[in-house]
Amino acid sequence: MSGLRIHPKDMMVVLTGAGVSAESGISTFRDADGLWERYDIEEVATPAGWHKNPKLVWRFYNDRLKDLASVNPNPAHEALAEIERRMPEGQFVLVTQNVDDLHEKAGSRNLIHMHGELRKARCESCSQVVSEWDTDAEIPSCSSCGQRLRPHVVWFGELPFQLQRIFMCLEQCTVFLGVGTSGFVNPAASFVASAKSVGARTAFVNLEHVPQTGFIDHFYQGKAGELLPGLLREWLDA
Ligand code: BV8
Ligand code: ZN
Repeated sequence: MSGLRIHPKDMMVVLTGAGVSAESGISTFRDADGLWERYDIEEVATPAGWHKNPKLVWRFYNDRLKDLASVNPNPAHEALAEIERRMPEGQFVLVTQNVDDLHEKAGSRNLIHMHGELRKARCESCSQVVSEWDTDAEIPSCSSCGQRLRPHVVWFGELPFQLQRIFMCLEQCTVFLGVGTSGFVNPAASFVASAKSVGARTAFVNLEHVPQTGFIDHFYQGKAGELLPGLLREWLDA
């Protein structure tokens, strides 16, 4: 069966998850040594956990933020930035579930952080979003109104960011690529089915099989950092 081909007329939507950052040394959520093995989701990634123990939640996020200083994009991030450069303006969007900044560091531009960003915090009261805060404070406070800052990430049970824009892109999409995501977390897990429903060609690059197999035309099993640089040439140079 021939593989995916990407043409300049295509409108490409890419969805990435924790697996795209794994080779940069950032823990995924569900792999053996994953984040959720060491922390209880309920305690650190839900509004209830935040209200119960905000100091624990800030320790969880500040630890991950500190890790960011010592990791770099891997060839998977770089290949995705290269595909974007090779597509006409406005015909490529990268939706990431990741809260790290490795796609930006690799040069991705048209990027949507649907689950927020480690490098941002938001005031619970005036909703101001900041990129600088006192990371030594147990619970940092807003410089504008003095109330508590929370991590600017989407917890379970909260609405992901920019869903309207994402669904608009999915309606126009002719090629959908999923990279490094287990396909368990909704609504991201439903994006490939949405793309398929409008006739898009779909592909996944992932270490393990994912539940959405029925919507995937081309499945490339393996490490994204090893596979994507070669696949880029196969997909675009046809
Ligand atoms: C919502 C930010 C509705 C924080 C994250 C009951 C109550 C409430 C909600 C629900 C419920 N039941 C279901 C839900 C919906 C829920 C959900 O889906 N839960 C799941 C667990 C069942 N979803 C939500 O709550 C979402 N919101 O539904 O809102 C709503 C509607 C109206 C109004 C208000 C609300 C919000 C979900 C977002 C949660 N926040 N992150 C943080 O990061 O700390 S989710 C977090 O987990 C990540 O962001 C990511 O999205 C997810 C992990 O998924 P992956 O990225 O796929 O990572 P994972 O480890 O799972 O997989 C990695 C994959 O990579 C693996 O397949 C592996 O094989 C592969 N891999 C590994 N290495 C490599 C590789 N592949 C290639 N190369 C490699 N080298
Ligand atoms: Zn404020």
